[in-house]
Amino acid sequence: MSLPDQTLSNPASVGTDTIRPLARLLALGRPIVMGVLNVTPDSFSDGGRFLDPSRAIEHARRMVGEGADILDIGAESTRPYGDAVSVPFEEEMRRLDPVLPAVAELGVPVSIDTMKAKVAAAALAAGARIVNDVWGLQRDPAMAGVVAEHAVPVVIMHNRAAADPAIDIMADIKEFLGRSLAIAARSGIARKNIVLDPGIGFGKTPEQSITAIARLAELKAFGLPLLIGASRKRFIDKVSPALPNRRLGGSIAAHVIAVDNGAAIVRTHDVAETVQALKLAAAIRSAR
Ligand code: HH2
Repeated sequence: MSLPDQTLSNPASVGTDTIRPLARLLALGRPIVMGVLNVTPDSFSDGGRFLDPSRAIEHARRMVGEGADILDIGAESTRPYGDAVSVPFEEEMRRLDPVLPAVAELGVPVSIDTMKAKVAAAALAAGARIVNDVWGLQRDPAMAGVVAEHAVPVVIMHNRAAADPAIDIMADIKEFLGRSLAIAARSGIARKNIVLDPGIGFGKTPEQSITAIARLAELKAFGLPLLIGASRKRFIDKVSPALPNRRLGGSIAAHVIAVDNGAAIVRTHDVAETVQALKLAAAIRSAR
């Protein structure tokens, strides 16, 4: 894990097996649940809770038991509200090193939530099988190459440096994702390995986050699976004031509606409750 460049130059680490986890999950014909594992001191809703490696691994195991299909591990807060501390590569790796290999053994694919190509490469070498880039391949110029070389699935998320209430957010999301897809194509990333995400709460006003969920179906035009991460986010507080750890009801409402609007994957801190809500929604839908 400490030698990411070795992986990049080692074609033996690139197997077709790495491509399968996403396709297999999507073929299940039900919404896929991605459980969040933040090994950070400052994540907006659970910062500091899982910095201790044994607690992080225990939490990961619990999420798998509760029905998580994917575990998304992040070692740098992506908090979109302008106050997240930027973390150097070495520190991100210091947080991931004692946790990722063990989490990768839990029987579900692990995605690495990072904006840094070097961290993505090192995490793939340590057992991660999916890359989750909250800047949609547009921040680190080496990111698309790492994803292409390892032939792994990638989540391409919309983001903006700052929210602008004056813009048409759906047009902005489509333009951004279009640019990301062009980068992906140029870099040799297979389309079947791409998941798109409108980036709830990232560079958006609360109203724009709600619009992105309400109009999610428009993104189906890209013909790619869609992911929504609404869990505990601030837009919920704007509608129904509550601290991050008291936003479960809002998170579930947002995720159920997102699935109705075409989301294939939901990213959540609260796996058991989300799995239950999605199962109920499916049972009710099928009884219509
Ligand atoms: N949201 C967060 C982080 N990563 N990745 C994707 N694809 N989509 C999201 O909506 C998304 C994401 C923010 O949530 P969290 O990880 O809990 O917070 P922090 O970034 O502060 O660690």
